[in-house]
Amino acid sequence: MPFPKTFLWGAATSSYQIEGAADLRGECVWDRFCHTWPSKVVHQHTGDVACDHYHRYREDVTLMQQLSLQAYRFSIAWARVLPQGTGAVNADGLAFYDRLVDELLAANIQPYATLYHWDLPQALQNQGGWSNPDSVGWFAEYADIVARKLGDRVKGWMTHNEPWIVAFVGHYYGGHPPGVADLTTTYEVAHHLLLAHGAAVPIIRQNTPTNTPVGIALNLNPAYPATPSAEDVAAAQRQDGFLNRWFLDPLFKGHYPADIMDLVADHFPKLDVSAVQAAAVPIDFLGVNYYLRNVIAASDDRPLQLRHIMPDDARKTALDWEIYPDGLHELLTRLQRDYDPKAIYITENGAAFDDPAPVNGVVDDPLRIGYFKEHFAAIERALADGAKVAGYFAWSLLDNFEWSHGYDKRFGLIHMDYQTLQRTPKQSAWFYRDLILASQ
Ligand code: IFM
Repeated sequence: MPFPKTFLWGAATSSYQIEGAADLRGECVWDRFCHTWPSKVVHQHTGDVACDHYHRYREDVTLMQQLSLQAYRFSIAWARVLPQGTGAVNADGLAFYDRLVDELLAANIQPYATLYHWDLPQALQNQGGWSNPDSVGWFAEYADIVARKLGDRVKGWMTHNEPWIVAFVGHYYGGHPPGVADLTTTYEVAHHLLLAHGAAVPIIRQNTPTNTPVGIALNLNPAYPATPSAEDVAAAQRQDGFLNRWFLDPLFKGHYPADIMDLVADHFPKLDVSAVQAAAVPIDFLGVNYYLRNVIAASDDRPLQLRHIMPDDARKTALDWEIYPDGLHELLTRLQRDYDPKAIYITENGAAFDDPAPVNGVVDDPLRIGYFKEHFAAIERALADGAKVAGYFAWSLLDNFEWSHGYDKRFGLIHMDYQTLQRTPKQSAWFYRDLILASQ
């Protein structure tokens, strides 16, 4: 089954990973993390300059046009709009996104905006960040300001990107800011992220034309048992609840998964869990960020009693993530069956490989082309099996700041020379362009 003509083809980025111009906005948690905790980021890299997209966005939109992209998913830096997180607006910061949106529209590229892709204003982190119940109101204020300004032109909205990563990597594993390792705080943070989503959706709707799609982007990994044993099957169920259902169930069913609540009961914060019903506000699409599957075996490790297994025959990316396109088919059909979203956008999918430097303007990245082909085939099969997939955003438009991996890991369709900031589309970018043109 070919992709429908209405299928939207795009690419995605995020503010901290590409914008640079850190001196022209308020401090965010990633600035503080990179500068004060350099051991957490390889080579002590920071997002101070990144791809300097803030100054070079026109060139980047021209590149998008050359690649025939139909849509571009970007995120807004909260601290560029509100340097202190609330209160006084930085008009210049908001004007940057205004110009970007107009530039995209002039190039016939649909702007899709994410409000929060991990760069919380440090001023808010100083007040407890997402663990503070006031964060729900802070986010609502920010959403209102952005939606009022851009709501007439942005074609699709996402509240959060990967709230699981914000909660768990930032507050349980400690690998992202604020670098906390406490499961109780983690569940508080997850709760407030969900409530903030619920508060922001109606605010976005008030400020956008009817039928403007509003959703959220989740990182979802299908969980497979390492063996058919009942113990491993149950452990895979637990991993699914820990990662996927912790956000999916509140968003679509208005409650937390009971099996995981029981499992983490000793760590669960004292909060009114019924309040999470507010997260089940109707959305127009579910954004799916898919990179890998989890293969899981039972173990004695508390509280989850599971461990991750890497299959012996796994093919891997430069991040040692397993390449497993069937997992995307499995995930999409399962989401449609269990949660019945009105539509699904693949809001991120892609791979880091050790690409060669450009030679005479050519960057040969056959592994990425192969990766895309296999994942597109998986989406086609999911469409044929009834999953309502409406669009795909490749991660990422540009090589960029890959969080704790700094600039070492390259996901881009476009190669970045970080010394000269020269952009060179890789062969995968031209492959993607040809696919988009053929699908029209
Ligand atoms: O670069 C990240 C992005 O910010 C969020 N999703 C996963 C990508 C690759 O790690």
